Amino acid sequence: MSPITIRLDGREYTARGGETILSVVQRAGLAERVPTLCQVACSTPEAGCRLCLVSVAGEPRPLTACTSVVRDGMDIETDTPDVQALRREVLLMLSRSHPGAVASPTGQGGREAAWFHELLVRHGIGDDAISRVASDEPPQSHPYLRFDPARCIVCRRCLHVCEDLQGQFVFDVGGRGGGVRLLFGDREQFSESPCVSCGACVEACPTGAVYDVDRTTFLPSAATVVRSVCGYCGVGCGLDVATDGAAVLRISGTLGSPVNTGHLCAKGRYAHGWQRSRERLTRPLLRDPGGTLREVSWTDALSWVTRRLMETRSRHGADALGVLTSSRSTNEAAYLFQKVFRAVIGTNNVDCCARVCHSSTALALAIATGTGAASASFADIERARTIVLAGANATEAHPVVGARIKQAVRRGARLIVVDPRAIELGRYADVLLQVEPGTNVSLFNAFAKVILEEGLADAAYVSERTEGIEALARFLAGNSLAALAASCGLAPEPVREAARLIGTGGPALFVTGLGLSELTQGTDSVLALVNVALLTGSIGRPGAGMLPLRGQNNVQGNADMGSMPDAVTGYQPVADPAVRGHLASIWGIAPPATAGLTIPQMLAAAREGSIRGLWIQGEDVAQSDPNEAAVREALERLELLVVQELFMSETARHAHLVLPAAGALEQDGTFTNGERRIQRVRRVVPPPGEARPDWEIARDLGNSLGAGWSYGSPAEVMDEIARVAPVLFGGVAYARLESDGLQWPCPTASHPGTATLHADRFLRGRGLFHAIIEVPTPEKPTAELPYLLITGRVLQQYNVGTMTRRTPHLELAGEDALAMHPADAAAEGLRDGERVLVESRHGRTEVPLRLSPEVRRGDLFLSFHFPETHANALTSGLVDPRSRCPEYKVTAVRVSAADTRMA
Ligand SMILES: Nc1nc2c(c(=O)[nH]1)N[C@H]1C(S)=C(S)[C@@H](COP(=O)(O)OP(=O)(O)OC[C@H]3O[C@@H](n4cnc5c(=O)[nH]c(N)nc54)[C@H](O)[C@@H]3O)O[C@H]1N2
Ligand SMILES: Nc1nc2c(c(=O)[nH]1)N[C@H]1C(S)=C(S)[C@@H](COP(=O)(O)OP(=O)(O)OC[C@H]3O[C@@H](n4cnc5c(=O)[nH]c(N)nc54)[C@H](O)[C@@H]3O)O[C@H]1N2
Ligand code: SF4
Ligand code: SF4
Ligand SMILES: [Mo]
Repeated sequence: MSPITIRLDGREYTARGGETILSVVQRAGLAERVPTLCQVACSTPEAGCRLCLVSVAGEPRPLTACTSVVRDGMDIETDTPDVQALRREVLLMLSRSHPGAVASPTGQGGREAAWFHELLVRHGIGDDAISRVASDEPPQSHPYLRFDPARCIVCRRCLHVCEDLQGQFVFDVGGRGGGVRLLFGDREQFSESPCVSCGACVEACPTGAVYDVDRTTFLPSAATVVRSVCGYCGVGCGLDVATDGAAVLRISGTLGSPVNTGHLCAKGRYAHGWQRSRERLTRPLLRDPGGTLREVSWTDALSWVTRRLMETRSRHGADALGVLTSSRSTNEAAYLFQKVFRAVIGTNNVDCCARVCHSSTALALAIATGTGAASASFADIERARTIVLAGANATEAHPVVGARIKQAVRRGARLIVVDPRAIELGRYADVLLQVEPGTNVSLFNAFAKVILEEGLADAAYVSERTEGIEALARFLAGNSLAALAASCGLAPEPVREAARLIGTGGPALFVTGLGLSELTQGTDSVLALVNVALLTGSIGRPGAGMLPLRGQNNVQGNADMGSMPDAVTGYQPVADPAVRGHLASIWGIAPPATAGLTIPQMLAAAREGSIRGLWIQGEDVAQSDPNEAAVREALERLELLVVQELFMSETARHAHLVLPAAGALEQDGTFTNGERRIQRVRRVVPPPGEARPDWEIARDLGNSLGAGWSYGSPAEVMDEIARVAPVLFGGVAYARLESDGLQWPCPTASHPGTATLHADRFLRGRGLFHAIIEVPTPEKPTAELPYLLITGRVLQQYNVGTMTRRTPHLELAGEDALAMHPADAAAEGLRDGERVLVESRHGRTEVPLRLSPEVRRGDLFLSFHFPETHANALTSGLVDPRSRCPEYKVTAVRVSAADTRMA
C-alpha cells in the first residue's frame, strides 16, 4: 500500500493506512494542538469528550480526530476559529455542570491531574466564570484511594484505564441528565469494589477527582524524581520515585519502561512505607554471653565475625561454612558474597532461594534446551496467538504481567489455564483445567499424546530442531488418554479440547509458575510441558516460547551471579578445570572443584553438625523454608549464624550477629528480571541509621578476611562480572544500562541483548524430548489425612511479609486464611471465619477458615505471609530429587474446629 500523505496546518505528513487523525498528530509530536479529555493510550477512542474536533477541507462539520481515519490528500486544520469556539463551548459546559472541578489544582492526584484546569486556562475560562462548590471529604475507607465526585467531569478516563489496562471493572457511569457521575459498580467506595489498588485511574484522572494518599499535595520544589526498579516481584517494573532526598514521597510507573509502560501494581506503587518503619534495623547487634542481642559498632561486628569465621575454618575446614545470598538485593552483592565464600573462605557452599522457588524450572529448561532461563520476553504476551498458563496465578503474583495477559485475551488470544484453583485468569480462559495438585505430568503427557496422534504437531520443526521424538511417541502410545486424564482428576474431553486448541493455535507461549516447580516431580512437570512446547514448534519463535514467571525482584540475577553450589557466575560449572583456570586468572585464586551443598542439604548438615556457620543475607528460612521444626532445629544447632536483614525476621531472632542492610530504593546496583533484563536500580533515599548497602558489607567482609579488594562502586563490580562470564554478560556495563537495561546474553559491547533465546538453534544444539512417567507424590490424601493442602500467595502481601506487613497493605490483607470448599466445610461442620486446627504428618497450626468455591473439593489453600500462620509447620521436607526444590504445593492434612480440640 502506498503511503498516505496528508496536510496538517499547512505542512505535509506521511500517515499509515487506517490511522486516525489523532494518531498522526500525536506521532508528529503535535499533541498540544489537538487536546482530548477522554482518550487514553490503551483504549479504543470513543469520541466522548468532543474536544479533539478538527476542521477538514470539504467536510461540512468538524470531525473528531480520535475516530476519523485519514485519507490520502486530506487537508486538516487544528486551530480554526470555528474549532476553537466549539472546544470552548464544550469546556464551558463541562465547567458549568461540574463546578467542583474548576478550582485551581491543589496538587491532588496523579500524572494528568492538572490537565483539565490547563485546558480551561488555555481556552480563557477562569475560576471566576463559574461559581465553585466545596467538595465533601471523600470516604476514608480505603488505605490508599479516594474519589471526590464533586471534581469528576465524567470523562471516563478512569473507566478506560481500569478496564483496558488493568482489566478490572470497577467503574460504571450511572444516572441520567445532570445526575451523571461515576459509581463503583453499584458501590460507592473503592474498599467495597473489585479494585486491586493498581492506581492507574489516579494517574489518568484529569481533575484530581480520583486521587490517593500519596498524591494529596504538590511535590515540594526541592523534590527530584529518580528512575529505579521495583523491589518486589520478578516482573521488574520501572519506577519513577519522587523524593526530597530524605523520604520516598510518591511512586509512579516509568512511562518509557519496556516492562510496564507506566503501569504498576499496588505493591510497586504504594507498599513503600516499610522504608520508614521504626522497626528497621539500624545498628549491628551481637549476642552477648547472656544471650541478649546488643548494639555494637560496625568495626567490632566485622572483626568479631572475621575471627569466628577463621576459627571455624581452621578447626573444621572451609566446608563447615556456607552462605545464602539474597534474591531481594543486587547482583553486585550476590556476586561479591559468592566470591567471598569461594575465593576467600574456600567453599562452594553457596545457594539462594532460587532453590526453593524455580530451581526445577531452571533445571528442566537447562536439560531440554541448554539454559534455565525464560526463552521468551514479556512483549511476547501481546504477540501470542495462544497462551498456556500453568501453575501460575499471574494476576496476584505478577499483576502487571497478569494484566497484560487479560488484555491479550480481550484482544483475541486463546488462553488455556491449568491450576487446581479457579484463579481469576480462569474466568478468561477458553479452557480451565482444575488439575489435581501434583499431577501435572499426566496432564501434559495427555496434551502431547493428542497433539501427536491427531497430527497437530509442527513436523518440520520437530524433525529439524529436536531429538528424542521416537521414544516419546512410543511411550505415549502405551498410555490411554482416559487413564492419563483420570490420574489428574479430569474427564478426557476438556483435556482433549485444550490439547487441540494448543495444537492448532501454535506456536504457543507457555507461562509457568510454582504449581509446576514446587513439587517432588517439579523438574518432570516442566520437562513434560517442554515436550508440548517442542511439538508445537514454540521455542525460539516470537509470540511463543517458555516464560516462567520468576519470583523475586532479583532471583534470576542471584542465580546468574553464581549463587549455586555447582556453578559460578554465568552458570559455568565449577567442576570444569577450564572454568576454574579462567576464574583464577581474574580472582587470583580458583574456587574448590567439588560442588557445595544446596539449602536443604546445608540445613540438614547443620542439624548433623557438619555445617557450623551460616551467613544468611536477606532470606527468612525460619518462616519460608519447609518443615519449620527442622529448620529451627538447624538454626539452633549452628555455632555461628550471621543474618543480614532489614528487620528482625524470624531467622534473625536465632542469629549470633545481625547486620542492618539497606533495602530496595536505598542502594545502587542492578536487578535482573524474569525476562533476563538487567536493569539499573538507584539509591533514592539513604538507609536508616548505620544500615549499609549489601555489596559494601560483602566487600568489607572480604577485605576483613584479607582479600585486599578495591571495588569503589557497584559499576566496578559489574565490570568484573562481565569479564568472569563473557558469554552472557561480556557486553554489560553501567553506561549501557541507563534507561531500559539489557537482556542477556549480551556478549559484546556492540551486542543489543537477546529478546528471544534459541531463535536459530537451541543452546544445546537440538531441543530434547523426554518420555516421563508420573511418579506420584508420597503426600497423597489418606483416610487420616483426607485433604491436599496447597500453599502459595495472595495479591496484597509479599512472601514472608517483613515489608508489606509494615505498610497500609495490612488493611487490605491482614491475615492468612485457609480456603476450603463450602461443601467440604459443610461436611466437616465448619463455619466461615472460625479458627481451625490443621494437622499434617510434619506439624500443626491454627488458622482462620475462609469458605471459597475457588478450590476443588478435597483441596485447601493457605498463604504464608504472616509468621503466626506457621504454614511451613505443615509442609514436608520432601524435595524434587534432582533440583532439590521443596514440595510446598502438596501436603496431606486434616482439618478440625480449633476450640473443640483445645478442650
Ligand atoms: N503478591 C505477591 N506476589 C508475589 C509473591 C508474593 O508473595 N506475593 N512472591 C513472589 C515469588 S517469590 C514467587 S516465586 C512468585 C510465585 O508466583 P506463582 O507461581 O504464581 O504463585 P503461587 O501462588 O505460589 O502458585 C501458583 C499457582 O500454582 C497452583 N498450583 C498448586 N499446585 C499445582 C499443581 O500441582 N499443578 C498446577 N498446574 N498448579 C498448581 C496454585 O493453585 C497457584 O494458583 O510470586 C512472586 N510475586
Ligand atoms: N509454604 C510455602 N513456603 C514458601 C513458598 C510457598 O509457596 N509456600 N514459596 C517459597 C518461595 S518461591 C520463596 S522465593 C521463598 C521466599 O522466602 P524469603 O526469601 O525468605 O522471603 P522474602 O520475603 O522474599 O525476603 C527475605 C528477607 O529478605 C529481606 N530483605 C528484603 N530486601 C533486602 C535487601 O535489600 N537486603 C537484605 N539484606 N535483606 C533484604 C526481607 O526483610 C526478608 O526477611 O519462600 C518460599 N516459601
Ligand atoms: S486502582 Fe486500578 S483497579 Fe482500582 S479502580 Fe483504579 S484502575 Fe481500577
Ligand atoms: S508487578 Fe511486580 S515488579 Fe511490577 S510493580 Fe508489581 S510487584 Fe513490582
Ligand atoms: Mo519465589
